[in-house]
Amino acid sequence: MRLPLDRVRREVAPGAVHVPDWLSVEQQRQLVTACLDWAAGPVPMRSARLPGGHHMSVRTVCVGWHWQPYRYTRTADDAAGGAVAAFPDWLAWLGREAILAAYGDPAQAAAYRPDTALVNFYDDAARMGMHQDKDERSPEPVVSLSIGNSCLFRFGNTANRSRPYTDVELCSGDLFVFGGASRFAYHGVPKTIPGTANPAAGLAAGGRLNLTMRVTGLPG
Ligand SMILES: O=C(O)CCC(=O)C(=O)O
Repeated sequence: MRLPLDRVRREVAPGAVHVPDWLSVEQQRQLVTACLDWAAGPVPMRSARLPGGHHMSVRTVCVGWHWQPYRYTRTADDAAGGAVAAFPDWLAWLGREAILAAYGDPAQAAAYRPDTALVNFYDDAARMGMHQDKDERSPEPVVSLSIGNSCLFRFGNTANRSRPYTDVELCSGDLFVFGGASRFAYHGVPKTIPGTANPAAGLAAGGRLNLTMRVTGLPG
């Protein structure tokens, strides 16, 4: 059960900060509209194929750079080959605000220059296994925004996929930032919690949407 006391800013691990209810409902609606727009093409939302041949259960569309395991490209070679949508200035601004909210350091926030966003859509059966975000060539933090159904977010250690880890419930509007000593920590989503979304947040079809901003460190 989620107690109101849990819904306060918390450093889950060094450099990993959960800020509940960070996005307003209006901001969530605007983000959902933007994500639907990106998902409409020219690069469609798709389930990325893992090297073993399986497809991820989440569906993803990218902005700025197209991600597929384990690389970034400017065109979506595994999804119709289209050019990836440009990374908008307003999203980079939101990323800087997120860094400020998480770490409280204006200089660090001002220097943050995300150039890719992965938008993941979870239906009620989707989940994400424990993994590291390590296809970027930059140690800059990852900014994660959640909209729609709540989920169980598992935030682990940098050595392996198992314990120690901390389970955090991410709800619609929550911010989670991981950088510094936690930038390459394993993390995953064992389950979402159907029926927990706020309909006013704009995800009319249900499910959960997660947007992560990252700095690829790639040229151009
Ligand atoms: O959905 C989430 O909260 C996590 C997403 C994630 O781990 C990723 O995109 O690498």
